[in-house]
Amino acid sequence: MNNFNIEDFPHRRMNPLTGEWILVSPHRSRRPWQGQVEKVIEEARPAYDPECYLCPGNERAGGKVNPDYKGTFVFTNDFSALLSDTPEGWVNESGLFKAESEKGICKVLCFSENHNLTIPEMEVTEIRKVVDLWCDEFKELGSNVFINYIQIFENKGSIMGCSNPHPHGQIWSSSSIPVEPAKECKTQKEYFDKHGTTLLGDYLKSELEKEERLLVQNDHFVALVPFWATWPFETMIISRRPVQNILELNNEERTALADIYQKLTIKYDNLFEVSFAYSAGLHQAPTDGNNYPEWHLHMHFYPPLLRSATVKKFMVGYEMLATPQRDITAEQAAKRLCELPDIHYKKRNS
Ligand code: H2U
Ligand code: ZN
Repeated sequence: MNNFNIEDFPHRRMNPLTGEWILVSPHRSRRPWQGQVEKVIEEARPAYDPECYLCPGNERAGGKVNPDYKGTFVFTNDFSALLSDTPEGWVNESGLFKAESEKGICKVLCFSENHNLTIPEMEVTEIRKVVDLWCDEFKELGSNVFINYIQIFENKGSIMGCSNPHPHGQIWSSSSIPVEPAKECKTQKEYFDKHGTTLLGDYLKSELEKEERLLVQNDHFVALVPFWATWPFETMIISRRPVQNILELNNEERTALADIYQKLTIKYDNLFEVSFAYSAGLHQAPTDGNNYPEWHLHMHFYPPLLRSATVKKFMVGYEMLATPQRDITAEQAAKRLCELPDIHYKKRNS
């Protein structure tokens, strides 16, 4: 079965969740790096910023005023990409000009009233409130007959296009199942039909035995670098118990999700001692009323940084035109993240 040394030679790895391949070139990560590894001085932010559209009591675009909230706060996105009152309809000319109307609801979720915090700097009790808000929103949005998929996500850092450092995330919910979750619907179903177990349950079991790509764990969740990671420090959080969505998590599991979200993002911040940018989000079963026993709740983290606080990986050229490629292997990335302290660099006495 194993007759090839994946530590030393170029190879392709398959992502079983998407069915897609990536190219890994481990020999290239040994080439000398000429660039500088500069430290970035991060300016301390105030706990309240009068200019911030997410801070309590401040005015947002369009004149709405945020309440004087403490903890979490949710509102409908003032520039929603999807609207709930879009009329039904479609276009189809010769199968080459196809379009369909799309309905949805978009929300913005403030994680804390404190402008100056981020997930890795928040207490687990505070992050638990974010998890509870995800659950409440998932339940409410999912109860709409026209909402069939709910994407909960967080864009962190301006290099990920995040418009505001105030700790926040978003939810975009839609009638159709978006491209990435749709791939996972297909692959997980095929696997479940064949094996009678979830794809990620079996994958996690093997990863726990191999111990090559594990990062942090608690009683209910495991964070690891997936074998098929594309971004240099891409990771996943997988629930130990196969659940279709966050509403199936019990009280203890909700806290455990908050705990591992914090622990993983502390590792990230400690990597280059900078507030580490990423796009992260939960993948869950569709909310179209069907049962999806094959679906296994997980969270993806896609960070762009590669070598320092400023050197990011570009997905260009070959990646755009052919296949995503990486030099540093998933195992090397896991080792580096694993070796980092569990205490946030800002909280350590230097
Ligand atoms: P980021 O998470 O990528 O920063 O996006 C923030 C969202 O906040 C963005 O989708 C919304 C934008 O439409 N927004 C408001 O809803 N109200 C505002 O006053 C400004 C930004
Ligand atoms: Zn703010």
